[in-house]
Amino acid sequence: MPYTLITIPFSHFCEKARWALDHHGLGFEERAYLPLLHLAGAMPAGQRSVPILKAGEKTVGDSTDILHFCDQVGSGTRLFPATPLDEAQPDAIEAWEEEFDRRLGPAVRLAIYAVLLEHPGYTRDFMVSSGKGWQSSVMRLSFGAVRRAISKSYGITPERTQRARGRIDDLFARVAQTLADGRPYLGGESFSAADLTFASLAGPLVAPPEYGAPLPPLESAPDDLRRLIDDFRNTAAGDFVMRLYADRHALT
Ligand SMILES: N[C@@H](CCC(=O)N[C@@H](CS)C(=O)NCC(=O)O)C(=O)O
Repeated sequence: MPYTLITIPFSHFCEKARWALDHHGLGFEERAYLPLLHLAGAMPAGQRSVPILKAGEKTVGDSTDILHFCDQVGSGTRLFPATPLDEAQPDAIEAWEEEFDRRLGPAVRLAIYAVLLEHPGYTRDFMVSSGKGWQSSVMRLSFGAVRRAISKSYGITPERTQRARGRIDDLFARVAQTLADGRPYLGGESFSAADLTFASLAGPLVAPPEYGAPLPPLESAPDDLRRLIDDFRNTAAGDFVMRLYADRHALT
């Protein structure tokens, strides 16, 4: 395989990179790490966060840069169209993508972890089952420390969680309002980086069955996690995420 993608498998920013590679028909090997253990994969590439794409000598270390890279070398339709989809708003795709990255991604991560970390047994089992070999054993033994580190590094507090929920509600409402004129995609008639980024970064909150890595299992989920996901599934923007995922393979 010419490409290697270093990931935390369930991470939504990694999902975004995975989807872009699939969209462009670029075969890749995924090297997946559990949270914190991902530093073993990221630091040799001079980074602390994932996704990281290795393409021969080249390292691309940010999901947006990975989308642009895939647009340059891949065979799918461009995620950032060369000519604007909408003459009236030439930068609309870039603006949506940037806003989802900056505001939606971190807010979704905080909202999900805030619930997961309240259920250490369930979350430990999920993380252990998401890791391979030595990583599962290390996670089983050190989950308590990982849980504290996640809480501290993402600054999970009740106030910040509430603010994150407000921000997600606001973005979901704006997406729904944009689609209310009947357009199939955020930019109009064609699938773009805006749709891919929204669907990936909202993915863990809507939990589509086609998500590219196992998410916390809903069958055994604690009530508050189930409720959180039901709340977002029951929105117009949640429906949109489900539709994009159902069409994911047709769109690639
Ligand atoms: N802006 C980056 C954000 C990536 C990001 O936040 N990755 C998270 C996983 S969702 C991560 O690696 N967190 C671990 C850390 O920062 O130490 C991108 O778009 O790639």
